[in-house]
Amino acid sequence: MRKNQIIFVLTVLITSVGAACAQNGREPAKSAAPNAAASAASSANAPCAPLETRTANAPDQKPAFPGQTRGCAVKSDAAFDVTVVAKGLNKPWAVEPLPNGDFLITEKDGQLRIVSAKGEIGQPISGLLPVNQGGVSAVSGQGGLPPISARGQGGLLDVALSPTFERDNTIFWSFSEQRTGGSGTSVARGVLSADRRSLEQVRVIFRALPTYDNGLHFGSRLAFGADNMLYITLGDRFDKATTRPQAQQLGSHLGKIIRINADGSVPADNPFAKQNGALPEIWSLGHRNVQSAAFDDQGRLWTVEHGAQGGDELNLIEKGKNYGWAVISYGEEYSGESFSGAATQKEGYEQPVYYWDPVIAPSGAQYYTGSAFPGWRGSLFVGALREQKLVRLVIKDNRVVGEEHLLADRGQRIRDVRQGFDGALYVVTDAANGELWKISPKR
Ligand SMILES: [Ca+2]
Repeated sequence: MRKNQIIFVLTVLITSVGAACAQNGREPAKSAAPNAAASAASSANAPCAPLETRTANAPDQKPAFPGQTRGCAVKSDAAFDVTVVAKGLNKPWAVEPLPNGDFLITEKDGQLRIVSAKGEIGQPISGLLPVNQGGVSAVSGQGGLPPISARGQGGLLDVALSPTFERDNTIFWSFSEQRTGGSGTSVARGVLSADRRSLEQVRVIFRALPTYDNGLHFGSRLAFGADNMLYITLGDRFDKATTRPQAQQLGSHLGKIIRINADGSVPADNPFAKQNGALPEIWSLGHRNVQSAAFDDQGRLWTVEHGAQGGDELNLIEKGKNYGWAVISYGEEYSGESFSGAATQKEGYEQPVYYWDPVIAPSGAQYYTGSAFPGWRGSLFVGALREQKLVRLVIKDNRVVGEEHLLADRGQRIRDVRQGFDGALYVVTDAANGELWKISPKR
């Protein structure tokens, strides 16, 4: 231990300022015994070169604990190839690998497609809810269900496989639903037909309330936990005076993470299931706009949410907890004003595990467990829209101990990232001529 610490100090002294920090390009595999260098990197005063060196939007704010922002730059020892699997996707929002090597892809304007492992882009799958604005025209009028509203940030959003997909061919998708008086995030489920060209038995299993009339902050990612529950991340619908305060109100779904059974029913052990005036689907509260969600290998849910100017944050989600928005937050309003009260910490409100100021604009997340890149096991990958890169966070003992930015040379907004059944990572880019990329070990 002591010897390692000496080696660590020497390493830091020898390493130039711009070089990777204490881990020096090596990372402990998830299963490896903790080593002193990695521990030191996460400790309070370990010297390192942070990846982020630009001026913060809110430079006077102080992190609640060391390493909560501007983490140590680390460098992958993983050599990889990036293959463009498909081009010409129209604003793809989600990629979901299928067990046979193909992919389900959502396009924001309302198409759900299968892209084959070879990159052939299939026709839109029919039987999806009809689309109200833009995108493909209505499909089948599924029992009079309201259409998808492809307005602003809304449209066809995430897609997820049933935990028992190989038996039941069931999929789940989230979308902004056109409703009387506006729109709202909803989740539907359906069964992929044997020829995979259509969906059957389609029904909406969750509707975020209240309905609101704008095109902003719908969330939403879908993730199944080891408990076979469906977790749905939502947004606050943006408006400062009307919807933002609802992130703190248990009578509203806005700004919440939701937990339901796969049939839409409410689990009896949800934290507010028996509380008067509370919506029983709520799992956690105080979120701004969550478009990244991933379970780790211990079954814990990590989410990344969009902050305003300088307040994107990584959270480890626990039952019934309050993640602060908009009572506490890092960053500031888009106008440059402080948030009301301007607090970054308060008793009873959870601190983010990590935050970015300036922001990355996060969308999509994957906790890596594959064998293709042993050095990446235990890393959380996050797509960055504004920053146009793939962010890798090295997580140890519930703290971020390293940050790396990948694919920055490509200059594309990353909308989603998922691990394939082959252990490769798959990424979709947010563009009218969007692409699906495969990240695999260098050949
Ligand atoms: Ca927060």
